Amino acid sequence: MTLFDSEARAILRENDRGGYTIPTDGLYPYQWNWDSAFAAWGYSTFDLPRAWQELETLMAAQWKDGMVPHIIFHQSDPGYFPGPDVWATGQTPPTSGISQPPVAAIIARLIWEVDKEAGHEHLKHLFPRLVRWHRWWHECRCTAGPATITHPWESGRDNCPDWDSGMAGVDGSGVGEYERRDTGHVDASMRPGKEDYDRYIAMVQFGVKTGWDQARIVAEGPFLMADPGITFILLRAHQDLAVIGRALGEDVSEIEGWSLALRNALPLIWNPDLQAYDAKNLRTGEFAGVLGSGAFLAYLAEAGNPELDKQLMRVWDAVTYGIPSADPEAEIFDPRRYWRGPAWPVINALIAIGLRDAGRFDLEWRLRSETASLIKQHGFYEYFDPRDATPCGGSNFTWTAAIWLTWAGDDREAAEAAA
Ligand code: 9WN
Repeated sequence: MTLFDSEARAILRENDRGGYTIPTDGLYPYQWNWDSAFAAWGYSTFDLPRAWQELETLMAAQWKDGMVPHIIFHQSDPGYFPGPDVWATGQTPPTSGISQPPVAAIIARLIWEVDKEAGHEHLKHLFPRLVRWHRWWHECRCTAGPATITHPWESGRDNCPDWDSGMAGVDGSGVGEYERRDTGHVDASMRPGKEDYDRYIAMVQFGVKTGWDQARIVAEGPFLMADPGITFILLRAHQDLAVIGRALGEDVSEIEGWSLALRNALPLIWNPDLQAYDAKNLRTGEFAGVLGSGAFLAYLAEAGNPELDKQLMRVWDAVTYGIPSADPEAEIFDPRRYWRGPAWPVINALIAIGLRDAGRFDLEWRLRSETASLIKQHGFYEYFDPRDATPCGGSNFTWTAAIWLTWAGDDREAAEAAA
């Protein structure tokens, strides 16, 4: 075990709040949906029972309609805005009113593969809950074909240029006074602007007004965009859930149906002008017209193609470290601002799973060594400037530690040399 491995483990332990793990102390003091799934993957390298517990705590917050919320506010913390009182969802424990990328089934499968016998009972417990969540995605968010989001925060890639066109249609002028907390923890130049926050809060206030009626939010809400990132994650997650179901002896035909419907919808998010998958504003019918890292999650769902390969190599070769979250050759590129340019180790890890599964080991190795280099130079930060490795956002970050333990820290060369 290397020093980095022990440090990564220590970060998970320090961010453990008893059954759930916060992303980082201060900036994000609650349980976040996809962060928690990545934490579980990290624990699976040294504490399997704790890995399963993390997924179980997450799924225990599932709503009656099947949605698994993006934040679970186990205990109140004034250091984060917007907190449970702003979301006002009436859930116990309090939660937000939107979801987040459904990586849990992908990660449940990975953890189960570490020890299938030990994982069997846990999977039996989780499977029906994951099926209900995936059904929620199919019925509440995939009505137009691809997966859609009702708030940029639902995408997990919150401040991406992908959402600019949808954000432009949101009126944030009447949200009233509020005090942001994020800029008290992190340099404001690395976070979204005030106008963005006004709009984020306006969308939350709309949800509250409908009593979090998801059908009304989709039909009448201020923001609705097709998200390539979630589409590919959900597609891969459907496939992995079907694998889990078959192993449990369950009938998986419904899951296979969702998977097929989603794959058939992929042409709807292919933008021929961009020569890439693209987000689409479903309120106007227009493509976002910008290349973001969500497009490259196609590799995770075996949906890559030669045109996308060209785009991948163009944006990747334009920087030094990992895959940038926005196109470095586009005007909107902002290399240190949250999701508008930085490289995110966690997104690199998801893309790498797809590259590895497709046997593209040279690309997977490059992505892994560049990601490892970011962490080795500066530690377990939330994101990094892809040109010069400047660390950005929160430090001692759970999902960065988790992907170090599960992927980035794998020293393939040493293993090959020792063999
Ligand atoms: C809002 C916790 C979360 C991640 C998201 C990331 C950021 C929250 C915020 O932090 O979002 O959900 O307040 O900025 O964008 O992907 O899950 O790490």
